[in-house]
Amino acid sequence: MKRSPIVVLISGSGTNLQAIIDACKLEDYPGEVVAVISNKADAYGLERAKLEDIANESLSHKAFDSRELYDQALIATIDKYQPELVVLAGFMRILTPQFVQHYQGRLLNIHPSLLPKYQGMNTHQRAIDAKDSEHGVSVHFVTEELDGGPVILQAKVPIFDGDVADDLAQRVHEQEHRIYPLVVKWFCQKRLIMTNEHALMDNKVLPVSGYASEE
Ligand code: NHR
Ligand code: GAR
Repeated sequence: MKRSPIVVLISGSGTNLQAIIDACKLEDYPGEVVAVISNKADAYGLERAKLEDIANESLSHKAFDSRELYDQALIATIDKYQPELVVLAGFMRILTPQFVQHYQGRLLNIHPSLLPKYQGMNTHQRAIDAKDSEHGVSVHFVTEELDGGPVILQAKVPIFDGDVADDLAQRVHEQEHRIYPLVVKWFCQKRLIMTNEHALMDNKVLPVSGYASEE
C-alpha cells in the first residue's frame, strides 16, 4: 500500500502531531508524516519530529515583511516534500487566501470548539464564561474564512461546575487525539473530499456539524 505523504504545520507542543505520528506507525494506516514545519523555532513539536527521524524545519514569520511573503516561503518549504495533505496542528498563524487556494481541498485544521461556536482564540474560557454545558473540538477543511471551512468531525465534552480553562483544555485534548488521526485516515483513503464549500464523505454531503452528528 502506498502511504499518502503528509506535512504537519505546528507552533507549539505538538501533541496532535504525536497522535498522528503514532497512528502512522500502525501497519494499515494509509498516511505518513514526511515533514514537520513550525513558525516557532522553540516549538516542542520539532523535537518530537527529530525523535521520530522525520524531516523538520522552522520558518519564522518574523523574518518576513508581509503575510504574503511569509506564506510564499511557507509554500516553497512545504512543496519540497510534495504532500498530498497539509495538516494544521496547533499552527497559530492566519493563512493568506493565496496559501489556502494553493492547498485547496487538501488542508485540514483542528479547532478547539464546537464550530461555528467560538471561532478564533481562548475558546475554553469563552465556553466557561458563556455557562455552556458542553464544549468540544472540530476538524474542518481550511478555507479563506477563518475557522469557517466545512466541518468533518466533532467530538463533545461536558463542562462541569468549577471547571477552569485548563481542565477543559485537557478534556478536549483527549478527544483531539482520537479524532484527528481518524479524519486524516479518511482523507488518505480518499473517502473525504471538499467540493465548493462542502465536505463529502463516501460521496455524501456531511451535515454542518460533520459526520454522525445527531443535530
Ligand atoms: N487560515 C485560514 N485562512 N483559515 C483558517 O480556517 C485558519 C487559518 C490559519 C490557522 C487555525 C486557527 C484555529 O484553529 C487556523 C485556521 C490562529 C489564529 C490567529 O488569530 C486564528 C485562528 C487559528 C490560528 N493568529 C494570530 C495571527 O495574527 C497570531 C496569534 C499568535 O501568534 O498567538 O495570525 O483557531
Ligand atoms: C490544540 O488544542 C488545538 O486544537 C489548538 O491548539 C492546540 C495545539 O496543541 N489549536 C488552536 O487553538 C488553533 N488556533 P498541540 O500543539 O499539543 O497539538
